[in-house]
Amino acid sequence: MVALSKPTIEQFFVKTCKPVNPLTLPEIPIIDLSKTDSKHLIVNACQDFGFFKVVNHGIPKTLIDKLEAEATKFFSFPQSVKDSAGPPNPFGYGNKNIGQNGDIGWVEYLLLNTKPESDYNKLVPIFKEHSENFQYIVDEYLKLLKRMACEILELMAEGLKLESKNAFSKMLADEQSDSVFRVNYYPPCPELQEHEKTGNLIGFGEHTDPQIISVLRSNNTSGLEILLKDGNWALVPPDSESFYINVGDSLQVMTNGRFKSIKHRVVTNSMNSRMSMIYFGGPPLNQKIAPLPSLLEKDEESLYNEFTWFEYKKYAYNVALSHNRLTHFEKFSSKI
Ligand code: GA4
Repeated sequence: MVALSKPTIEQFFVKTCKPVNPLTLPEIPIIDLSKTDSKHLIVNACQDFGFFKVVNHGIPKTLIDKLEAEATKFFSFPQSVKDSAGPPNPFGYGNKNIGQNGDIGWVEYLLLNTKPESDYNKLVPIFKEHSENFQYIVDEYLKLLKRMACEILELMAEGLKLESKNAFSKMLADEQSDSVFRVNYYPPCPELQEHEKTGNLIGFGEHTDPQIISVLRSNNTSGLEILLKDGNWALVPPDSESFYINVGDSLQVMTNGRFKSIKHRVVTNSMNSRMSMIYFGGPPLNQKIAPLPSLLEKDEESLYNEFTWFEYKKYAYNVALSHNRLTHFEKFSSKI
């Protein structure tokens, strides 16, 4: 555990930001969930990028708006009220500190357990006092998001011609699924204008997501960037009507590296606040994570040593956010 002192604004600047040439940017794949032929497009998107956008997803806008309104209300509470819901241990309210290893970002957040029976009111007593509806809305939203994530994982399994279309989705559907819900609020930073030439302010540093699948929805403020194969960071255009999906480390392993767990980050560069809500679909803690045998071609070797989700998490929570965690589990690499 690293001792945390109050960070200065300079610490939030990204200094090694390669400029993105918008002319060379590839199109982010768009998957229309109302169409039946999306499974091949999804597989291609996961292989080429590990990232795609989902439209016609059927999640009611009214529910999304209600959740965003509740979250906005929470983040506008006085600091002392928000602090009474933190620091995350592992769930609760966090401010600028990310994880336990000294990572910082220009962000406030709420990290919540997704188990329907988990009582946010007990965890975060101030919700009861300030927002009767919060738990109900979060539960409703997560029920639908989990269903959508399972649907997408089933399309992936079909596109990969796996025998069982539930091969991936069953881990999220499992009662013991270790999934997480995160609401990130990136407040505007008025000082940023003075520093504009210095670089970008980092909201959430570069990292891959450890779980199987992440489902992100944001308001219309930009900030999310993905790392392209050529080493450039590409800005993801914000779209509050759609969801963005990214492949997590566990899915990369289960597909023996065919699907890519994409590096991403959030930079704060405007006077507008950004709000994102992310569902991280994870397996049960005792789930073995290894390439699916049916996905290995003849003579293809597994790139990874087998591990459980619990072992992976334990390792992940003890290294820095930007650390390439999968290297530790690779068969043929020198471990860092
Ligand atoms: C990244 C994805 C999710 O936001 C998260 C993060 C978690 C945390 O904020 O506590 C981690 C990070 C995330 C990966 C490495 C570890 C754990 C912070 C950190 C430094 C909730 C998750 O599951 O992994």
